[in-house]
Amino acid sequence: MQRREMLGTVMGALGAVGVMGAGVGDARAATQWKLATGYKPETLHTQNIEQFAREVEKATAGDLKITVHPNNSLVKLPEILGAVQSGKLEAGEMLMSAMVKDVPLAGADSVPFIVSSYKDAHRLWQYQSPLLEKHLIDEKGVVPLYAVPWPPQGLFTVKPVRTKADFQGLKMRTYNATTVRIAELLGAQSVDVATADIPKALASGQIDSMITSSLTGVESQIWTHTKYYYELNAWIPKNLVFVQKKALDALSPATRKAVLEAAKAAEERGWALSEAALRASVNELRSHGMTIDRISPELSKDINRFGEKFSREWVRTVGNDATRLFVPFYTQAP
Ligand code: PCA
Repeated sequence: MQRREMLGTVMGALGAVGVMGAGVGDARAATQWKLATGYKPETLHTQNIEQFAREVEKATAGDLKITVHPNNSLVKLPEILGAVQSGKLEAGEMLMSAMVKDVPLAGADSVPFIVSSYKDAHRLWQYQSPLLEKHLIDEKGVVPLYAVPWPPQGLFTVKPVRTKADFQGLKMRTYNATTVRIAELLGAQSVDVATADIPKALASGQIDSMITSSLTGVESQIWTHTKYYYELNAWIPKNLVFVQKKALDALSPATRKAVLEAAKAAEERGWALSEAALRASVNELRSHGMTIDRISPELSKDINRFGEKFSREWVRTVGNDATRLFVPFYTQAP
């Protein structure tokens, strides 16, 4: 063994048995976490995670370094929860409603027409969060760290739509169970496309309509292909950042505290960023010549009806948890 390696081994061993004081913590190997997300590096959520990672590194004086792997590069979005559960990586971010197969309650924020403002979305999260945390910890060994919403969901189309009949033959991009079901009920063909692939899918004619946020519209430079945006305010979906419980428990109490504090700050920052992005992105769509409109009363009636149908189906699948969540949400409304 080389002298240097030997020295490293001895220092490591001393650190492990607590012989070395905190002041010489530099010698102890820093913990490294990998964090995978399905979204692009420049997306609001990914930028916020990067800041979270920097704050953790700073607050722990480098004791914990979190490396962010964006854009499905390490693990694809639908598989991130499973990968964190199995310990393939320590942490991840997923659209919460993309976890419904594992945790049905995670889809609560994508039930249509329950919330249409950030204030209500935040209130829903207050009730959803403890229930979701219990499921994730007990069933997956995964601890939620924080959640940040996308702006409210609206409808992009290449041509104006006034009635359900206008959706016949449209190819509607979908990203979760709600969007698939709405496409089905409208009579459009649903096409599953990852967020980062939207521009390609539009350019190739694979899709010609979708329900998403104004922000995702801007990030996809949607005006190149579609001209109409209808502000449905249909739901406010969130991304959840989470960590394997084993990895979190393995940290020193001080480092763990730093992670949880940075997570709390990231959640607050993220909600404010999202709300600011809503205003900025609708303006940007308009500045690129897009028509921003409300849907026709006729279509609105249909979409509301489909929303109600979806809600009933959702409540049936989720069972008691739906009651635990929505009874306080409605009865304790201010
Ligand atoms: N953007 C993401 C999820 C919701 C949103 O606004 C997407 O369209 O995939």
